[in-house]
Amino acid sequence: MGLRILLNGKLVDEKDAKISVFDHGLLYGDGVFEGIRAYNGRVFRLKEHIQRLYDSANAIMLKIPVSQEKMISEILRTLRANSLKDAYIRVVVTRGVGDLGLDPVKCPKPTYFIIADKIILYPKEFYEKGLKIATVSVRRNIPEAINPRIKSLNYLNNILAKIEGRQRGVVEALMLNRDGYVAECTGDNIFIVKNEVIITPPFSAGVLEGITQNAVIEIAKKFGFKVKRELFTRYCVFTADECFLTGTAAEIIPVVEVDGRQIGDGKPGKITKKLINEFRKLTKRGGTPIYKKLAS
Ligand code: PXG
Repeated sequence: MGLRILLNGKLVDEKDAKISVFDHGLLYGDGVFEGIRAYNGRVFRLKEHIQRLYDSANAIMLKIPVSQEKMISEILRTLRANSLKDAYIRVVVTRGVGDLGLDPVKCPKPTYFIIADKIILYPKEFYEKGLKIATVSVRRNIPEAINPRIKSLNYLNNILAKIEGRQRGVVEALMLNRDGYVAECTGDNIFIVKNEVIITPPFSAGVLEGITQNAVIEIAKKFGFKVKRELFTRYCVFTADECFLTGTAAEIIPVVEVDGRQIGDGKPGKITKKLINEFRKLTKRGGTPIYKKLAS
């Protein structure tokens, strides 16, 4: 038996978890999603992820057919059905089945599904030695088109950047915005550290508001670091003391080289390492318990 998938309110075996070829999520990338982690029986920042999912849906005028509370209980139900304690959870809501035209009015019933699977961690080496990344020519979407704050099923922009990065021999690509300022990577937010000040681009740069990014900002402030959301250029990255990426799958990954330029001393920075440590502690505390015996 394969994974148990929650599809439109019912748990089904993965071989039966099928969607119509007329679903506009597939035909047009018309839908929204979330990627969430569970650590040791607790779901990390579940409410924040669900809020972002509903905000994304609202922004594309998609009414999710269940309440936020119900969606949370459906996620926990899916995790339990697969006996998972550590997991990567994908929640997807699409416009649903319509005709071959673009018009969402022809799609009366949104489709939603939840996949909870074992997490495939990135190689340890990424965290110990740091990543080499490269800036690509593909620019991040402008906020006046599909706003990057919407976590939509339309990821082609980032996929093109990923392909270009791969061609250059790096696993993650840095994307600039229309004006040439640093935006984010294809699936991660970016931070730089200069003179002990931690800087990440503002929403106006055209970036996803990362849940990990927000958690890192909280931790950094708690430890007394100055944190700024401010526009910066590639030059600022090249001359930074430290650089790191944040995302649900990656957590916090040090960056040691950008476009052939060594960052700092070419090793993961000390502030980055401290944040990684504290972030790992944070994932082990709090969070929404999956199983009742953890509730106290
Ligand atoms: N920016 C973008 C464009 C993202 O897609 C993040 C930042 C980080 O956000 P969170 O909330 O996770 O801290 C993301 C998240 C993958 C993958 O396989 C990553 C994401 C989505 C889908 C797949 O690396 N993104």
